Amino acid sequence: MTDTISAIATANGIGSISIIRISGDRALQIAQALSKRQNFSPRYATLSTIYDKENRLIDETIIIYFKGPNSFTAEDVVEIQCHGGFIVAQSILKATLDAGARLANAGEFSKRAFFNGRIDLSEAEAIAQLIEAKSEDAAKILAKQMKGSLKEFIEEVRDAIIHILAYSEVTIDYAEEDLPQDLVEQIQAKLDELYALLKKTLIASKSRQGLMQGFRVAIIGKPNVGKSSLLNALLNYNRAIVSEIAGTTRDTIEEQVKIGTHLIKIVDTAGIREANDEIEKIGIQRSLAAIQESDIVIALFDASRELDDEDRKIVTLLEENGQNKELIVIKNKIDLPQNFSCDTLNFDLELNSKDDVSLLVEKLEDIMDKSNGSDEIMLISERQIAAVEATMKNIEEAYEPLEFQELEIFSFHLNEAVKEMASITRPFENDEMLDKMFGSFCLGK
Ligand SMILES: Nc1nc2c(ncn2[C@@H]2O[C@H](COP(=O)(O)OP(=O)(O)OP(=O)(O)O)[C@@H](O)[C@H]2O)c(=O)[nH]1
Ligand SMILES: [Mg+2]
Repeated sequence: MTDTISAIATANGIGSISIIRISGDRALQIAQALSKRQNFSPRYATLSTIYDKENRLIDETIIIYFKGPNSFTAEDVVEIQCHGGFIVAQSILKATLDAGARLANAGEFSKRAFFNGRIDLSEAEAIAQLIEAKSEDAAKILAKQMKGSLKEFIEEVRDAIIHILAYSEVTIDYAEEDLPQDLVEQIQAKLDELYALLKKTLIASKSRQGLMQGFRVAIIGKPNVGKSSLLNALLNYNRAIVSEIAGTTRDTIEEQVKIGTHLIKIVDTAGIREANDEIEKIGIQRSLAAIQESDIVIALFDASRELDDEDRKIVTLLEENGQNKELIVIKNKIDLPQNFSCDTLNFDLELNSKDDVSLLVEKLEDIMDKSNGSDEIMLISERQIAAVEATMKNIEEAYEPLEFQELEIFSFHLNEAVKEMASITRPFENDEMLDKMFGSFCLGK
């Protein structure tokens, strides 16, 4: 008998309803105790009042009973939909604990679903990330993975490796003689194909990390070029202080905004220049860190002033830190008389950041949409990426023994590859890894 767990499944805050979820052998019994009614038909919504242990009315609720194994966790589950807000859901949660449930740990419902065979790890990871999806496209990919698309891909790869292994078994027939050369070549061709598929998936997954985790966009430039004005224009309200005094922004400012179908983080930074002031120096260090942490860097230059050493410093910085990042170089303040000339800079856009920034919004959308890709399979966690890398390494190591006809070593590496691949959906016993993974989920999930 497992203990029965309970948690508030909905977000903490004011909303029209909240849901308390209970899972385990005593779920139904707890619902009966709280509601003082006996009959709950599985999967029917039952209007029911709920009382605490002192018999005081807490709320009028809808109770749904899912009889195991036909539930998310495959155990008996009860969901109580109560009125939203801070107090009611907490009171009902407390009543479930008084009636014998234990407070669930983060991710414990999903963990039970996994252990009871309802979902595999790739599906559990997709569910956890879907809740925090940062773009509509990411949500689409995750929804598919939640329904098992990654699992199918892994099974295909697994089958392909097993097929190669079986193929090599044929060689036993040739145990006494050398392998026919064309057989070796056929096996090599199959390994090549598999390796290329894994590599493509790995590269596509890495390049789309911004899509999954939410793009980070840093605005950089020397003091007073209009960085904070640009942030405010993108947010559509005066978030950051804007002034004609150079050095107005002292620290990085981060804000979330939806651009097209993407929820992105924009970071306004302290202007970069030689600073004597300690606080300004720290601000500038943070600006440099902001560049390193971002996927897209917007570099601003002030067209109304002559190019100077501070601008040149920004150019050098971009050269040093801009690899692997999308860069948008902007000539700002084009409404003022123009004094800027520079042959080495190619501007992507010209703007008046106090007025209309729609061109920049379009440009950002283009860059982010580009990473959507097609229906390709995506690896969505470090764990999955590491498993595919390990699979590839084992395939790499299988070539040589194949060539030298050391078939035991060849089989060993391919068997390892199968194990690594399978670990994406069902790892071998590794409690610590599972605890860490499910521990990062939301409460009630
Ligand atoms: N005419 C004009 N003025 C602008 C434009 N963009 C910003 N400004 C003005 O330039 C000054 C500096 O703008 P900020 O947005 O504070 O510049 P910043 O880059 O954040 O400056 P620091 O925080 O000091 O690094 C302010 O007086 C703005 O009103 C523009 O496109 N045209
Ligand atoms: Mg500023």
